[in-house]
Amino acid sequence: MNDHIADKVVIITGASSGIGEATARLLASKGAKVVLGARREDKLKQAVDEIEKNGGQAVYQTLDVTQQSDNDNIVKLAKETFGRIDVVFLNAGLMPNSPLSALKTEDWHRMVDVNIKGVLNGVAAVLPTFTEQRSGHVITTSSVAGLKAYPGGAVYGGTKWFVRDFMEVLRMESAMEGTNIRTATIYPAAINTELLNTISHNDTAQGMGKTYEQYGISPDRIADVVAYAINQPKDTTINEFTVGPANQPW
Ligand code: NJP
Repeated sequence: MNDHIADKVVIITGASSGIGEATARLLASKGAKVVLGARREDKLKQAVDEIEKNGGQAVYQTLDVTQQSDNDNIVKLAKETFGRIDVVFLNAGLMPNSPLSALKTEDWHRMVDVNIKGVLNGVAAVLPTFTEQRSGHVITTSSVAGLKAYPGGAVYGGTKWFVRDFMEVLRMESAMEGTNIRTATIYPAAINTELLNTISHNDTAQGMGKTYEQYGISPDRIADVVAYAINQPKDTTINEFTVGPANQPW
């Protein structure tokens, strides 16, 4: 039963690969109207073409989540194309892990800009619409790194820890204000996507590559969870999901 997914208008950031792309395809196959955003236009166009070929409804817009105006524009596109917005899946992110002693300060700041400020910009863009509608669903991709610290992941984990805190307060405040904005935060473990390509520290890239070879699972598993969260009746929020391989020892 997908009663609560069909016809919903869903904005997805980071939709050009990995988790975001898999989620766009799955939701479109269940009748949602999806709005894809990321920086790589060729990949977005390809995903939208395939969704349409399979009978789904989708549009895309190039988007850099660090730019507030890009976030505002994708909200505008969703409303102009489909008339409303029901869900925003703030999923864009990067994970250039490294030991702090390597002083990869550019990577640190890029993670703050994309993983933290990108979420802030996305919420700022959509909140007035959700408040006015008195309904909406904000879904974010945090990480198991937002729940457990590990060497090499100080800044990445910090950005994902932020997402957890932010989403919990968003949920509480919208309940207090009676705006019916639901939230769901996903905490993936090792998912086989393009994420490891963002690591610029060679030893870290090699080590994480081995971990993912052993434990990585498909981004389709995260898409399933996003669909599950959206497919709840209006009065129900399912807040936090940890999703990983069955054989993970951590
Ligand atoms: O990785 P990948 P995932 N503006 O690299 C986009 C979290 N996570 O699917 O802009 C807009 O295939 C980028 O698009 P492009 C992770 O932290 C993952 O795994 O065209 N978009 C691409 O579509 C992240 O938050 C794992 O380069 C920007 C997407 O982000 C989320 O899952 C584990 C952007 C990244 O897709 C999706 O990542 C975990 C920008 N400035 C959490 N910068 C895992 N894979 O194991 C990047 O715990 N993007």
